[in-house]
Amino acid sequence: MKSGATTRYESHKEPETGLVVAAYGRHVLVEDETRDRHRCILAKRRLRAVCGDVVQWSRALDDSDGIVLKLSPRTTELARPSRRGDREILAANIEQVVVVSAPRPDPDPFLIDRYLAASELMGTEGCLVYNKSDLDPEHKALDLSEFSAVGYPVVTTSVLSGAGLEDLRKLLVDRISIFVGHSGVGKSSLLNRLIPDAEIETAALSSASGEGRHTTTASVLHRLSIGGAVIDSPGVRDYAPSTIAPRDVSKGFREIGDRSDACRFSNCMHLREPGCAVKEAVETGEISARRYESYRRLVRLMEQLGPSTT
Ligand SMILES: Nc1nc2c(ncn2[C@@H]2O[C@H](COP(=O)(O)OP(=O)(O)OP(=O)(O)O)[C@@H](O)[C@H]2O)c(=O)[nH]1
Ligand SMILES: [Mg+2]
Ligand SMILES: [Zn+2]
Repeated sequence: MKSGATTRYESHKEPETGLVVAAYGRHVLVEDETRDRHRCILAKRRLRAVCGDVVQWSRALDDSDGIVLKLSPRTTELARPSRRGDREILAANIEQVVVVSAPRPDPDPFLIDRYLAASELMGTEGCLVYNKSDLDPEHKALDLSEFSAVGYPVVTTSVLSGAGLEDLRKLLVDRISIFVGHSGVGKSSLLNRLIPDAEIETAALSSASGEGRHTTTASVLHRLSIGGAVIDSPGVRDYAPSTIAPRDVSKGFREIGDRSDACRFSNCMHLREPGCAVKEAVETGEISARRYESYRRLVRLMEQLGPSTT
């Protein structure tokens, strides 16, 4: 195990364990065990490190870049289908997906569902933050009860007034979370409030559309002084979990997955089958018709994307 790596890189010290806090192609920023951060380069072309990866790395004997030698197995991977049809991994070893939404830009409940579904499929916690509540004090632009009704924690915040930030802190303590959502909802602004010295770049306050110049371009992991860490990720226009069998989509919607056992057919897809307990629950209003529509859309998308290539 004492690898050839140390002999191959004579200008470097013994390998140690580190955490990737940012990845820019072949260059990564690695945090050592005392939480200092070091610029490193990936040793091999085939290594693909993402934010949150645990790695074996060696620091240089002088002040040049360290070398990442090896990735440790990941406990979770947040991924999406790539344009080439395979899986693009966005972050690793996450314990909680925090979907951030706001009255502006227009909230999209279907996008929230898809992130929550990805979180269910990874086996991590999921929750919803409705930011910019100062712009929508009565929370009219998004039906938050659809998410709280199925057990997701929902926190409403305002970076402007400071409302809800204490609740958000409680949700983030002692675990690794990722902030995801549309561009301009205030992910970076929230982090700046939580970590005042971090100097995280955010869109200018004056930007009316919310898509200002300082839009986040790469995921970066930030430590919280209360314990835990948050990965700030670039905003998206759209998101879907990486390809899964259409049959597994129900595992991403907990109220649907929970009810599947009561369907007449054990392989019920909850689409047109008779004796479907899920459709019955939609009819009685026990399951939100909109969440069910979201499920159907995701099944259709997964049918179009075809089988996973991984
Ligand atoms: N009114 C109001 N504006 C906010 C609030 N939070 C953030 N903003 C503004 O929203 C805009 C976008 O904020 P960012 O923090 O850059 O948004 P982001 O989600 O990080 O965006 P990306 O990095 O592009 O994904 C900025 O102009 C912020 O000042 C809030 O609670 N209330
Ligand atoms: Mg940002
Ligand atoms: Zn069914």
